[in-house]
Amino acid sequence: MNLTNISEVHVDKAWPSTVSTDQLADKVVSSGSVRIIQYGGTPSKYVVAVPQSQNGVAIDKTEFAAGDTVTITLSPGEDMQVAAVKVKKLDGNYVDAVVSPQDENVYSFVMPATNVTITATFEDATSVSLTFDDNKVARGALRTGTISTNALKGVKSLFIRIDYDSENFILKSMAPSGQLAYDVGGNLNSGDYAMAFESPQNISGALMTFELQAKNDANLGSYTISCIVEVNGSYAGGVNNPDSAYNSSSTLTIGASVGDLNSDGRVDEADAVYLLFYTFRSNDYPIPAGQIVDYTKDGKVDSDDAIYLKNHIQNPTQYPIS
Ligand SMILES: [Ca+2]
Ligand SMILES: [Ca+2]
Repeated sequence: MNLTNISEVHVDKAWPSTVSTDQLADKVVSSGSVRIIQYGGTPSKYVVAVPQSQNGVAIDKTEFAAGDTVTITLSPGEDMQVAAVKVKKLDGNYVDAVVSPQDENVYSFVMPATNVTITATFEDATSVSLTFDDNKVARGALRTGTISTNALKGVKSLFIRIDYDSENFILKSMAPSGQLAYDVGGNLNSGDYAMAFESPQNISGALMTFELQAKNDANLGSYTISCIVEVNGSYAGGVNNPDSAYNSSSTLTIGASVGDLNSDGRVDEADAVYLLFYTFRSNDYPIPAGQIVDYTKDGKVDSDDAIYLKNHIQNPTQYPIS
């Protein structure tokens, strides 16, 4: 047997003072970069080994008696989290390591009557994002927002709240992503949506889409739209206590798109048609606040202004509007 790759050797106190290489080879009972060697009798203590190649794993000491609690402290690094912790016995089976309720980076297990090796893997930290199809919106126009996650694990239920300035925006719709099979429903007045699943889900990608409309009389400016996503809620003793919660936000700027008379977020020929309708039936075709439609600046609004707007769309330099 080749012993040259042994990086650590742990010996029981029952060892004789001299051991030949052949005797050592017989006693190698684990494999990998860390070899654990046992010699004779039943050891009073057992070894917890962390391979040298393993970063971010620390244990309080290296030798434990069977039945001791072993504490593992993990250091995932910035924007990373623990993916899995494995405690492997010499026979190849695993011991369950349990995460601390207080600290997601602390695990513990009960030392078995055998040596063990610990390995941990890390992954990108779970996050939630809120994005819009466009961060600018004209008065009266809609924007579609999407709430997404890179990885939510073991989701039995979700609560999503969208926070927005209700003086200036109207929440028009909320819809769970098509990948979420079972939903309970939402409340457009509060911006709340809750869903539950018959079995725990691992979710990545879109959680929900929603539509936010800038009011026709909205104050121009930039607004922060935020969301909170709570996972696996529970209520006890007057306190809500989800397993985890994530926040995100995005900015939406309300601007008057000059010439966007039908408030669809675009300035095109439909607005020129809208203006022509307005000259016949102004009550049925209201002009959004902030829009100036006397483009010809002759003191009246008529078909000349609709034609001017049509010309502007085709040649904005020659037919400026403001
Ligand atoms: Ca328009
Ligand atoms: Ca005019």
